[in-house]
Amino acid sequence: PALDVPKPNLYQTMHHGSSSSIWALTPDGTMGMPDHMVKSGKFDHPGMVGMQDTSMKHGHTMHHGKPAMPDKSNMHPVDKSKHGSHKPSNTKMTKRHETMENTEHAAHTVPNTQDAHHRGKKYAKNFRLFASDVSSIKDLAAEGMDPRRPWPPYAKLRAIEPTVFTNDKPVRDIRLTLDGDMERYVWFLNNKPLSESDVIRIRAGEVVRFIMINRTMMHHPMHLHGHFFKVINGQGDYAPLKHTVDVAPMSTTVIEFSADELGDWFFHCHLLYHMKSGMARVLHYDSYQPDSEVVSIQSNLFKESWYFWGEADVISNMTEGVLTLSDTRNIFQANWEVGWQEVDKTDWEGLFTYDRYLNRFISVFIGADFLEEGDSARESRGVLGFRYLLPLNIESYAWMDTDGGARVNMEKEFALTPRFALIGEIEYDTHDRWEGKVGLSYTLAEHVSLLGQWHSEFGWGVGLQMRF
Ligand SMILES: [Cu+2]
Repeated sequence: PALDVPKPNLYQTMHHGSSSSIWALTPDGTMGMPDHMVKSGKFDHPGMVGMQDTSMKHGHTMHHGKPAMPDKSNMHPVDKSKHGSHKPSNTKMTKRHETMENTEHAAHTVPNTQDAHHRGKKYAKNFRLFASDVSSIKDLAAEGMDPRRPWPPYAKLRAIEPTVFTNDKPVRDIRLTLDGDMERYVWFLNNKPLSESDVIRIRAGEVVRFIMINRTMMHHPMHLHGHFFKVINGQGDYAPLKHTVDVAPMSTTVIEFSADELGDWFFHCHLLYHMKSGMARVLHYDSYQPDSEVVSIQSNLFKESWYFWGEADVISNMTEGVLTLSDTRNIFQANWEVGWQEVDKTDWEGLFTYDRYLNRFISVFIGADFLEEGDSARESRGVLGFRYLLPLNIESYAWMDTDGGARVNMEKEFALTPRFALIGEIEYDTHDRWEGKVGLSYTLAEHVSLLGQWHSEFGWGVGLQMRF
């Protein structure tokens, strides 16, 4: 029989899970890891956020209410005596000597004054607390977000021979936050896609240290071309060499490599959809000059891709839908709504908008609205507005139009079961007053759902919802 593995509890570590943050009108898009705290070095130690600094216990102000994992004792699923020296007081973070900026352009070198044998130890000292060897406890061996589950077993990896760098190399620290918007599926490093970024500049002869801080709820296996890097995992001189390392959600992973492979090298998340949408950078050696042939095509790498998709409801009393053409920050949409039931003649509306995406919560748009409703003649208006993701993931938009009117719209899809969803939409327009709908959808397949709904103008209807 299958092992009874505890299910991951994603909400346990989500700051959005607290009741106050669910209702916050200015939500925290950084999962409790705002830029100023990242810049202060608060999240530079390997391991899970909130487990690294016990100073929050002593009344220091935090921007999130709770530590990420409320019950620290749960973090010792294996024999406690084995790691007995790691009392919580030992996990208090030491202040870093270097100051770092939250951007690769400001990266700088610091003299390598540490003894090679101790290099990386200040990063590694807390690691074992999160990285206990659990191979002997089978039902805990799968990793996940539940505190009963241990950290991925990187701490078990140990090089056969020492992997220390020679002592005389300067060290360049580069801090990279792993960011993204799971709703729109756009992914960033330091909150920017590849297309908006410059290369990461390094110099031959340095040791380069990447401090990767994952501020998303997804894993990101980060991959560096052309080099093997050390994963700072608590194995000291025997840190393992890898070319790809998983950075778990809400956690920090530190790697170091010797910069001795002159060239331009790609560094990216190895989930290729993430890479394609922007979670990538080019690592450039200062003294390297690529061939003119390469230079001539280099800009292609930084070009944005456009994506097209849409959704269409075709039901017995009406049809509505949207076609979207989008890259990371630009969104073109065409919406339609046509209804023929409970009205004298067919009502229709067509809306065309261009949105500029600012962040996962807000975008601004301009557009044109065309409609013919009831007895009135065909009308056309320009619109200017914004979309905002409200608490409880309610999508909303508001606009002002060129006829001096305004509209507010809110829409919510609420998953009751993996296949059943309750949908609702309500709208107030100063020209046409209230309009709304409520319905149930049942997912038949990836691209098709059954849909039954009531619409305030067109009454009841059943049909299909298609996604493409
Ligand atoms: Cu990724």
